[in-house]
Amino acid sequence: MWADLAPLGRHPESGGYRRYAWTGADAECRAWFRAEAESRGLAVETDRNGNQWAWLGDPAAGDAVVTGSHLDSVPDGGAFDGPLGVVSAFAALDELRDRGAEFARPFGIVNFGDEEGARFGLACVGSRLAAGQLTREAAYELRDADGISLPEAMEAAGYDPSAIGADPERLGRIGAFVELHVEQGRALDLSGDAVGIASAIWPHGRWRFDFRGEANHAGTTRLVDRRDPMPTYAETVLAARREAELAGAVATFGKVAVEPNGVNAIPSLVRGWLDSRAPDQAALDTVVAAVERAARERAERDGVELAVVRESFTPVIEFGHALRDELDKLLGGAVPVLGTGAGHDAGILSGTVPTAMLFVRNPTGVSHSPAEHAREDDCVAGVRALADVLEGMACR
Ligand code: HGY
Ligand code: MN
Ligand code: MN
Repeated sequence: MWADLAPLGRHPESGGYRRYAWTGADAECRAWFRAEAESRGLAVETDRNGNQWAWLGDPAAGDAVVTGSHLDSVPDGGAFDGPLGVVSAFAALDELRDRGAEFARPFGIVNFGDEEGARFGLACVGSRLAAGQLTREAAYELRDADGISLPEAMEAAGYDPSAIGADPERLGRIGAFVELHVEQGRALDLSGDAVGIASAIWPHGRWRFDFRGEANHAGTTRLVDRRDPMPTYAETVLAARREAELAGAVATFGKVAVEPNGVNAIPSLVRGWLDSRAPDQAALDTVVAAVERAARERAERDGVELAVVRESFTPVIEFGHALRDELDKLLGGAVPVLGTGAGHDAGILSGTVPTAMLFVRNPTGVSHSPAEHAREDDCVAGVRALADVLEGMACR
């Protein structure tokens, strides 16, 4: 399975993945998902929001146990973030069948669409739509870098976007959702465990900073006459690092767009995207407010206009203790419970459906990079743990 999925959407030079929502690479991954599901006798459907579901038994009976994750990636992402959860779901089903386990509840495997938000800028679009956390109207406003809207992209990929929106009936059929994911950090490496259970997800968000100056000639414009937004942006990036350190948080400007982006032209506009996350909401608010304040002060000095727009936000997620403790018990009580700064569909759904997460050791902690890796023996331990959990929750 892993070998069949690996080449899809992988960039030949960088070795990273470019599996963006509603692109050709996304379509290839969806075809792979359908083939793996149908080869196991699962009934596959795509819901109104573009999430793929593979069912064993009739979900309408309710109280289904569902596992899975996402197949889309960040630009030049790694092979494991998302796909490990989907491949492990199919492998866990195979393991349960090898064990002769019989399902007493409907069982589903899900591939949530557009978890990374790499194309339209909002994280977890598929699960947010289903959970009613993203309205149809707001989703119709989403545009990619070429100005293509989300519904236009869905239509171009052959999907009908007219019915996107909350899907309470579908989510109401799920009794529990367990997402397995490669750890995006080193806690398991440091503790010496192959598998962990999630406790919480830090509050986190994405803010777009628009620094608008005045285009001019790089060679003939006196420094005093410039309204150059680039130094304003640079000062803001340094402020973000400083404020994050002070608050015990993290802050990253990982994406920047410059207009007109000419070597010998003072920019008219610099757009920078801030990703900030913190252990609690107060710390996150402090960091973002301080970064915005620093940006405004410098913009004032530089004669630059600043607009700040929050493009994505996820409040702190505390996974439900009942399901978390059930996983802990099913795994023999010997598995560490750990928090994370990474967002997940399980986090988005946790307000609607009982959800839990399993993490698989990532020896370097590196993620959102082609260097992301997990050892095969740890991945197998993850599949076994997922099978143990599913067997305990869903089988006779
Ligand atoms: O950004 C995140 O936390 C996740 O990978 N979407
Ligand atoms: Mn990710
Ligand atoms: Mn992920």
